[in-house]
Amino acid sequence: MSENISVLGLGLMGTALAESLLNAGHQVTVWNRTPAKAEPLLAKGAKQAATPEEAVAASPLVIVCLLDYPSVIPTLESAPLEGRVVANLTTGRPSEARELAEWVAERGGEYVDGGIMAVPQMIAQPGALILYSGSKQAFDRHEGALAAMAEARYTGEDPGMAPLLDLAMLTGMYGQIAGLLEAAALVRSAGYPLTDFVSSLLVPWLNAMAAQQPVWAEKMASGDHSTQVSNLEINRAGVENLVRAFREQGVKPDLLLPLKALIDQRTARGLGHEGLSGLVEEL
Ligand code: FVH
Repeated sequence: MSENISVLGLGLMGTALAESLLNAGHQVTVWNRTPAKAEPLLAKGAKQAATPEEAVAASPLVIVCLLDYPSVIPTLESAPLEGRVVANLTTGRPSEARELAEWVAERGGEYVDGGIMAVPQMIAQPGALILYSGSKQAFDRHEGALAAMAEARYTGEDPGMAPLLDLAMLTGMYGQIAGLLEAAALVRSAGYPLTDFVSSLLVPWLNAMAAQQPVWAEKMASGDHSTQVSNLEINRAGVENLVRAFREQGVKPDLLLPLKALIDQRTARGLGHEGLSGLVEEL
């Protein structure tokens, strides 16, 4: 069913979101601080609002995708939010989402926060995901429209939940990148072909290891850190060996050192018989 939807913010991501809504047959009104960025969307059937107030007045669903949260409230300051659903897809912290949800509610609007797990090129393509939290009623009312942009997954009434999960997903990604950087530096130091190492050795290995993560999650959720695989004592010796090998190769093990410190801390408590999942308790 076609809906009236306004999109505020036409950066790379906002433009991709607005385009996906137009392609799905919705009536899209757009606003951007720099108006010229709306031109490609106007050619595809979008209407341009001269002000954020005009954009908010045009549609029951208002999608906001600006640079950061500090730019959101000034943008919506004078807008008529009564009866509107604000779906804010700007990346931010859980505390910012909760504060903004209250601010919108005080003005008679409903608030849904979104964490975009995609780059602009992925929008409306298989694999694109947006995590939502906040008003369930508002999410349910507009789920069909939201699903035109990416798979829409609702994660809870706390508006801070989607940004928290977004940050958790990014944390997993940065951990993986840290591992890749250290591994690449080590392999490069020995003159082995790096592209071959990554595609034929590292990626299949990481995929096999990633398949074990749901088992780890069960252990961390239950607090039972017993292991039938390798305990912390074995890992302590393993990481110590790794760090020494890096130094012998003339490579800095800097990204591994915080993990080593955590393992040392946990084993020093006499918990070396546990598995690596026990390290979550140290955090
Ligand atoms: N691009 C990506 O890959 C990531 C994927 C994950 C989610 N992020 C988040 O999406 C938000 C927007 O990101 P973006 O890629 O669209 O960013 P830009 O292309 O830099 O566009 C920024 C828009 O924000 C407007 N803007 C900036 N400051 C203000 C302000 N003070 N008042 C009003 N609008 C403002 C800017 O306007 P203009 O410069 O064109 O006039 C753009 O519309 C972001 O949270 C990512 O973390 C994207």
